[in-house]
Amino acid sequence: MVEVISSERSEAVLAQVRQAVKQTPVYDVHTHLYDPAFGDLLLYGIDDLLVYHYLVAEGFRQFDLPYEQFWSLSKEQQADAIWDALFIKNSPISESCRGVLTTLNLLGLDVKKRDLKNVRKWFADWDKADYTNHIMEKANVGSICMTNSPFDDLERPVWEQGFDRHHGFTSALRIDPLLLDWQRTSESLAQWEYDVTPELSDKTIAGIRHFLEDWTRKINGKYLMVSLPPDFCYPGDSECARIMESAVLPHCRDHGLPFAMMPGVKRGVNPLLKMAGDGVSKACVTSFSHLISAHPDNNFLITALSRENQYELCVAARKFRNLHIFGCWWFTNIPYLINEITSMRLELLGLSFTPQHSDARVLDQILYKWSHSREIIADVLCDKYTDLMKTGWEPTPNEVQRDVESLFGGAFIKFCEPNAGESATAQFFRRQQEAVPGHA
Ligand code: RAT
Ligand code: ZN
Repeated sequence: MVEVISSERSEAVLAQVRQAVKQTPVYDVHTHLYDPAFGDLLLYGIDDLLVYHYLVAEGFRQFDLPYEQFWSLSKEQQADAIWDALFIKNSPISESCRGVLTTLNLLGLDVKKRDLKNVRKWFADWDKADYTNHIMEKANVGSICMTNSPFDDLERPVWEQGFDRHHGFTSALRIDPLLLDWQRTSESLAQWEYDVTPELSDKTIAGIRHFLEDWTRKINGKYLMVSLPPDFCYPGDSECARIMESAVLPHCRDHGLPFAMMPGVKRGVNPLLKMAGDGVSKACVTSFSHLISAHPDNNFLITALSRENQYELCVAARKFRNLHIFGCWWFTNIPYLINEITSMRLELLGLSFTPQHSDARVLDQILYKWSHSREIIADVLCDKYTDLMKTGWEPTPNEVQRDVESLFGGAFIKFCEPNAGESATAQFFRRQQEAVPGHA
């Protein structure tokens, strides 16, 4: 057996891994955050942190309040009720509660005082644009991809009017209503003067493609995306599958854009919880394999909601190079599962996936989501490099840095922009490094 690496050397490599994970800026590839130019659509501050729908669901497990009574409260009153139920009357153990505390702690606020009033005061003094830069820098997030929906009545007018874009925000075109509710959506498209009818004729498909072209251009979309119910089936003659095949995938091919699918969400399992009322079920990975296999000239991004789908999905990614897996989404975004899923992905896929996205809806959340995820990613990577070092393989500092960049956006950019390839990735990280204060 070849001489193994000394424990000092291996400690030094692991310290370097931890440092690279901490210091490498990340491309947050799926969020519900907005460029500050969208005004009130960009949420931040303690009240929005507390009324996050992940916390609302947990709050209702403790409240002694009828649903309607909670919904009739102001945002601040709802935040008070959640604070009282989840932080004061019980210890804030859950991942979403812990997230609020990590966020406040990273902002320099003393959480042990349990002083919600003072915390509110602290947030009140910030200017939104300054705060955005401050948070991105503190979270070490180099770029944020928004989720942009032309079907959102608050968002659409901002795009139509035009604005100066913040350099740190990219866009993804979200098309759930187009694929999941065509009968109603056909009316909206017709109203916006696209030549469509509820029947999926050739003329209607051409109208849908015009719509996709206009909006891809308007927002400079980096990919198209949809969240899909667990019963999505392919091949099949659902309107969803037909629109996907005849309009969405040809559009993505023509524009060299990936199509992101998020399977497994069961919307409105408890409608009384409003946005907090969605659930999860296992999706059919075989259907996704069929879809991907039938479209070798399309690139697909997938994050699955169900824990039970993760293994099959990894195996599918081993079969199809036009599939890139990303993130631990929503109910899987808890340390226990991030650890499990990230280890499994590294063991089955090496570095050819994107371990995490934040899914943040409130700007400040990127602080906790990324600090919690970075911690786990560093642990899992250290385990993997330790296994390598047991064979006598010693990763160099440059190799470690390269690997971390790949996981933090490099592999994603390369997959989404194959022609720009290495240069796009290198450019992204060079730009980020240059933005670091004190960089020569
Ligand atoms: O994680 C979430 O905030 C969910 O509400 C969903 O929005 C999900 O992320 C999605 O993009 O559908
Ligand atoms: Zn999302």
